[in-house]
Amino acid sequence: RRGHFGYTRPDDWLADFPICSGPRQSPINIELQDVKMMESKRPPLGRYGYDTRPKKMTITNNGHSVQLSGVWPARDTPTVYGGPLTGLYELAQVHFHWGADNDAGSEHTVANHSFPLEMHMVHWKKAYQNISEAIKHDDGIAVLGYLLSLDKNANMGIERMRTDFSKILKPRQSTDIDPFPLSLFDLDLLKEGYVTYLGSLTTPPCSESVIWLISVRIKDVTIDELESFRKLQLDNHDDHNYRPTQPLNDRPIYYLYD
Ligand code: SG4
Ligand code: ZN
Repeated sequence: RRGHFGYTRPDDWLADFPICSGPRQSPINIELQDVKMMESKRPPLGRYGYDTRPKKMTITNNGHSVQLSGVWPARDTPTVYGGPLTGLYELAQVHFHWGADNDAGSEHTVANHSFPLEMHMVHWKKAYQNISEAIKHDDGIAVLGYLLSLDKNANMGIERMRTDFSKILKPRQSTDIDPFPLSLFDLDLLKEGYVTYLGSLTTPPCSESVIWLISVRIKDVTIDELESFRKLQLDNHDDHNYRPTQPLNDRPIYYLYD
């Protein structure tokens, strides 16, 4: 099946998608000693629409992840700009990567440490008209990434989503949910600082079009929340959906804060 891929042997992706072995692949391991301060003065990272409740919100099990999307009132679609970004990047969807147990799950690692969950907020550059066009450009996509570590504080956004996970246990199931503003995920990228580097989509077609911004503040996820993700069935009965880290190949990793 075209577009089909699994997480058991990610090296097999290369046969159908040769860019998956390209020079700027994601995810990567972040070694703190390698992280440089970005020298040039840049406008601070900003965003709007994150506090606005969408008119409609949908969760989908696409067989590779669970994806959250929404329809916002005109001019309030969540958008990020500034920092390492030039122009406006509009939200397409939010999705997650997890593992079979608490020792693995995140795609990015920090000093070779894995976290049990990683949240990705995928944005596309509005100058390119739509996401499929944006993916063809080396600055077409901006993904905000959050690493979550097992703790006792529930994440309100995840709580709202998982209320309806029972309706999307199987691949290609989808349901509308009670809409909530994305600020319920408790996103603090702006104040606490973030790490940024140039990479790719972490799934086929592995397009080298992504500016990654990864929060340095680790968030909490509860064991009940993790178990809810693990109950979702993925294609090929995969029990995880993280890609292993890829070679850095001399790419700079920068730390930025406002
Ligand atoms: C997940 O499989 C999402 O469900 C995909 O979303 C997403 O692809 C893919 O991850 C790669 O995104 O931030 N991890 S990532 O690099 O956003 C895209 C859809 O299939 C293009 C819509
Ligand atoms: Zn992702």
